Amino acid sequence: MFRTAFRSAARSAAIRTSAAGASRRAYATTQPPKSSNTGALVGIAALVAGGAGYYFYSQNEVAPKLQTAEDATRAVKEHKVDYQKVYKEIAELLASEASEAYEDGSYGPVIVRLAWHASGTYDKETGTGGSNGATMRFAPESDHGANAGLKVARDALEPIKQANPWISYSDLWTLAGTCAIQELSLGNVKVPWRPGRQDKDVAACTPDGRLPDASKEQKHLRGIFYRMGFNDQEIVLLSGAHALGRCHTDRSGFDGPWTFSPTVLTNAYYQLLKSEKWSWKKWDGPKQFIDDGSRSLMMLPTDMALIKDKEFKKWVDIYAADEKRFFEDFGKVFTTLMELGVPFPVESKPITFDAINA
Ligand code: FMI
Repeated sequence: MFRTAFRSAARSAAIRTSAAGASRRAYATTQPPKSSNTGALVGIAALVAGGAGYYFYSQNEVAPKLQTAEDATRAVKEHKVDYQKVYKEIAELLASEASEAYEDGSYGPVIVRLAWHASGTYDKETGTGGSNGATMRFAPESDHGANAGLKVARDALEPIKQANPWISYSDLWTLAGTCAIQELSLGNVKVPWRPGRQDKDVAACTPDGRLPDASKEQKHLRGIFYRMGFNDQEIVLLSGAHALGRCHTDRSGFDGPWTFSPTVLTNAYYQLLKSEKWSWKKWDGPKQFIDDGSRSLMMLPTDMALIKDKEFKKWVDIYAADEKRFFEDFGKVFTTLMELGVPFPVESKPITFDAINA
C-alpha cells in the first residue's frame, strides 16, 4: 500500500513537473567496472606487508580499506572498489519491504537528514566538523538533541557497511544521502559524489549547537549556514529538502509533513510556502505553523523566515516558479554540503550515478 502510494505520488509529481521529462536525461556514469583482479590484490597485499602500501585489507583480504582521500581516488582509478554497487544496494534498501513498512513508505527522508547532520557541523573558520569523520556514531554527538531519531538511518545502513567493509561510514552516509536525493527525485536531481572521506574517532565529535535551531528565524539561520560557507540562495535551496519527510514529536518535538508527497522531491515546498495561508498551530508543542486549507501540513519558524525575509523570498519565488532550475541548483548545493570539511586531492573525480528509480 505504501509502495502504491509512493508510486502514485511519484507519478503525479512527475506528471505535474513539466520540466521533469526534459531534465531526466541519462548521465554517463564514471563508476569503475566490477572487476576484481586477484593477482593485483595479492601484489598490493605484499606491498602492505612490506610497509610500503597504502591499502589495509579487511578480514577476507578482498577489499582494500581506504585510509586517505588519495587512496580512494587511486582505488577508483585502479578499479579496486565499486561505488556503483554500493549505490545500487542503497537504492534497493530504499525500495525494500523494511523501507516500505517505515513511515510514509521510505527510509529516504531520514537518510537525507542523517547525511545532512553529519555534514552540517562544519565550521569553515576552524576547519572542524563536516562529513569527514562520521563522528555521529559516538556519544556525545549521537545524543545531541538535533540528532534525535537518526539511529533509524544509521541502523538501516549498517548491513550495507557490513557487506562492504572497505567503505568508510562517512563515505557510506554521504553516498546514501546522495542516492536518496536522486531516487526520491526520480532521477531529476543529479548529485555528483566523490569518495575519500575518512572516519575519525570519538575525540573528533563536534560540540552541541553546530546545527541550526528550528525555532529561530533568519538571523540565526544565516549565522549557522554562513559558518558552513553557504550564502542566502543556498540556504533557500537546501531548505527545499523539506519537501521530503516529516517532523516527529518524539524527535524534534515538532509534528507533521511539509508537503503532500513526503517521499518525492519536487519544488512543492516553495509552492506551498507561497500558496497556503499559514497560521500558528494551537497546541501544547513547540511553536510551528499549520496550513489553513488541509490543516495537515506544517512549517517551522525557520521555514517561514524564508518568505518573511526579502533576500530569501527572492529565491523562494524563483524556485517555486522553476522546478527544473531547482533540480539543477539543488544537485550542486547538495554535493557541496556532502563535501564540507573533506580534503579531497585536486585530481579526485566526481562520480555521477544513474538513478535506478527514474
Ligand atoms: Fe531539516 N528538519 N532542517 N533539513 N530535514 C527536519 C527534518 C528533515 C531543520 C529542521 C528540521 C535541512 C535544514 C534544516 C531534512 C532535510 C534537511 C526536522 C524534523 C526539523 C525540526 C525532525 C524530526 O524528525 O522531528 C532546520 C530548520 C534546523 C536544523 C534546518 O536548517 C537541510 C539543509 C536538509 C537537507 C538538505 C529532511 C529530509 C527531514 C525529514 C526527516 C524525516 O525523518 O522525515
